[in-house]
Amino acid sequence: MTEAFPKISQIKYEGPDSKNPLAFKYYNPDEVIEGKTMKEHLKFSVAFWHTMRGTGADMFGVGTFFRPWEDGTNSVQMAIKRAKVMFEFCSKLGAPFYAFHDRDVAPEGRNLRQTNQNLDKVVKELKKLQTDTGIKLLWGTACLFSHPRYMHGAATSCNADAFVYAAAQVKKAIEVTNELGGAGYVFWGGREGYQTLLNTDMKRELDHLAAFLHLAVDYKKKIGFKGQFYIEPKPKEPTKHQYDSDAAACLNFLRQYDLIGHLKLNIETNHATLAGHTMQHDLEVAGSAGALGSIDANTGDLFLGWDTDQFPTDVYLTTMIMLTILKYGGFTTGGTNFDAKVRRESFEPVDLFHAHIGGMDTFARGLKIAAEIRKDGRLQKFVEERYSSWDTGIGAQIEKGKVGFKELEEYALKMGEVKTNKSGRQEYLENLINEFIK
Ligand code: XLS
Ligand code: NI
Ligand code: NI
Repeated sequence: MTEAFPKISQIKYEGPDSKNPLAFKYYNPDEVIEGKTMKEHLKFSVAFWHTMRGTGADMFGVGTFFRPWEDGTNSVQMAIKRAKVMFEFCSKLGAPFYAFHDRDVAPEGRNLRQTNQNLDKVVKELKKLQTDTGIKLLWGTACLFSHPRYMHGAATSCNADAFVYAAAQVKKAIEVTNELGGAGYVFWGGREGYQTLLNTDMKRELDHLAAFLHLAVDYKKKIGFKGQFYIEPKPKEPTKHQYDSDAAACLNFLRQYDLIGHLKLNIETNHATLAGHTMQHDLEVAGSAGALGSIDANTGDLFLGWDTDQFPTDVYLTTMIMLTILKYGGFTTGGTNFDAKVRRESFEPVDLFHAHIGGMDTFARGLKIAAEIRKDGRLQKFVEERYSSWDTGIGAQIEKGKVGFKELEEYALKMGEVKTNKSGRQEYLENLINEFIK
């Protein structure tokens, strides 16, 4: 096969002074930061759905993207060719991972059996491509939202047959993810939510969603899949209200249904902001619960109310993200998956490179700056100092659970008024961060 990107060679690190648009200015894969290489820290992944299947179509018009390798069919043959293009892209970019939905990589057939056969044919090719290039699967997932059979949702559908079909589909998707040595498997609640409560039995739908996930957990054990399961929160779109609305809602659901410990979270920036949170808020919620798994790296447009899935270019944002990720010990099974797409007007293949290079450089800068802030130590010291009243005396006794209301009342009566509070120094801290953003 001739190359899909013949004019583009391996993207290299050239340093911050380089003016070459097809080079990294900050992402230097072998550079060591806090004892690990950038490559190991960031674990970049390319999303098959956006990068290979995005067409640039929107609600007002058909696709605009020029993809010379596409033959206009949705055949298995085309799927195999496309897989090769994907691996050429990831290799030239130097992305060590990729992620996919079952239906991104292989077309549906006339029935489930044929669909599975199609998938098997493409997975065979993907396995070969992984071996040839060393590129690995960060996570796999199932598309349970595009086909009309899932109009009411999949695990939360009012139609039991849709639940059954989805279960069979997820069973197969977990199997192929396992076959490809995937480090994880994502459950994003495609249409698991509702448009109106007038026709919705919420309790029953949530029970079904939990039952579905328990079946998946059981099956994972049964086949010995060692990858990590994740839930990906999102508050709305396509439904008015998605059940997995944000990190806190997901954790509550997992706890309520005895699933905690079986699933971690895959946090996406644009989903957090749609939920009215910052990305670092949702990361912190996940991290403090020991459930920070992986991230879908993108950014939204805060003027628009939908999932615009843009490539991250804001160094302040990536600094905050990396501060939180480093704080919780970095990725283990997870990584930085670019769940992001080029704009409809950026229709040339080279735009895919510009987009990913920009995202990778922005994260590399965020990582470097976050590491410097941590090394400097003033920020961390400030926070520790702010809570120092809990380290000794009555604070420490409360934390250890040694005192009750009665003892606290006695203490308060003796103590008199609360000692003068110290300033939160938000503005000082904001200035401190800006010292490092160069
Ligand atoms: C959609 C989600 C989706 C998941 C994978 O908004 O981000 O792309 O990441 O199903
Ligand atoms: Ni996502
Ligand atoms: Ni999204």
